[in-house]
Amino acid sequence: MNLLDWGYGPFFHEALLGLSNPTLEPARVVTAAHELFRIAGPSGERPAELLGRLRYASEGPLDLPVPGDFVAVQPVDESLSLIHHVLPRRSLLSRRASGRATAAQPLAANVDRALLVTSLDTDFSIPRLQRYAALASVADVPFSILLTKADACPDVTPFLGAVAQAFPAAEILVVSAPEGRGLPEVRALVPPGRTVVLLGSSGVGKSTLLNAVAGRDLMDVRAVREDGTGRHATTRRELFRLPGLGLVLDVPGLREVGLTGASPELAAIEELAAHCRFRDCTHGVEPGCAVRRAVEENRLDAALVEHHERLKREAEWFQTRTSATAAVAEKLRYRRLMGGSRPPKKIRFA
Ligand SMILES: Nc1nc2c(ncn2[C@@H]2O[C@H](COP(=O)(O)OP(=O)(O)O)[C@@H](O)[C@H]2O)c(=O)[nH]1
Ligand SMILES: [Mg+2]
Ligand SMILES: [Zn+2]
Repeated sequence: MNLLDWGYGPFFHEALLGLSNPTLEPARVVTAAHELFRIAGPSGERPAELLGRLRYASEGPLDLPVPGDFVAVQPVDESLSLIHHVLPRRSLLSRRASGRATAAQPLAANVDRALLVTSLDTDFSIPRLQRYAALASVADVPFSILLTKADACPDVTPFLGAVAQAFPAAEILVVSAPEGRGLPEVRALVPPGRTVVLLGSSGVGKSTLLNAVAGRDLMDVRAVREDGTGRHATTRRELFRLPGLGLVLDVPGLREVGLTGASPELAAIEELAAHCRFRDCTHGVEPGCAVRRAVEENRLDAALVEHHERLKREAEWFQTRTSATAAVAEKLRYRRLMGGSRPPKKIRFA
């Protein structure tokens, strides 16, 4: 396998040579889930683990490999490589942490362009696009906007107008997977050797678009690994190589941007939840729940999961209560009830 097809180049090669260790070879991280990584390198794809736990504990979470990272690895055998170093990144996208005291959570590395995706149906959301645009801008990554499911939208014009007004300088593509609309334009954004990341909530059609652009079902390539100890969760592929084109990172779990990152433990649950069979899994009785499986295998504290679910419910409730519309509605309701008078400064109880 040619690593150039995976986006490798002089920038990373120089960093590798700088390590002065001829036993190390470069590879790219295609999946990262806790301590299990999957890498693509000169000797093919294989699982990889970090050289040592102490090392990563002392270096801090920002130095943990994320999908898209180039790493210097030592191949052990067919089934394992050891990650010695994370090579310097050309870019790093991080999820904004919601708590002020917590660090940003890295999502994807070495991305050349972000494709911000929203669909032309009830999931259409300009605020969400703005959140993704902020995420890309902070990382100095240029972005384009993809409006998906054009075939399901009777009139694209008002949507296009609203997006163009919110992002006057951005390139905006209207696409439809079943009709093939916009696919050549999307392909042009992913030339060989380049890496794009898809940022969009679950259900907007990212996977479908990816398959349509590739002209075949890439999602079948999903990596499922088990090792003898049963310690590893099922991992989901995140970096895809488009035949004849470049690379696409499909980052799972972006639905909760802004809510995650309350703590590393809670963020870990979010990551695990991305592997649940159902995307609105409450980690209760649903089949194929990756979170519950982690609890059963003693990799995750049950109380922490309960705490996380409670936080999530609270955040959802809080969001509804504090949205501008809700506030106005609340005020109007009060006025109506009180016959037009203003709310009292103090409420006295009899
Ligand atoms: N009508 C229409 N439906 C689409 C299109 N793209 C995706 N979908 C549907 O939207 C749903 C979610 O698609 P998926 O690719 O899994 O979204 P993802 O979660 O963003 O990866 C599926 O039922 C798709 O069949 C499209 O271009 N047109
Ligand atoms: Mg998907
Ligand atoms: Zn679950």
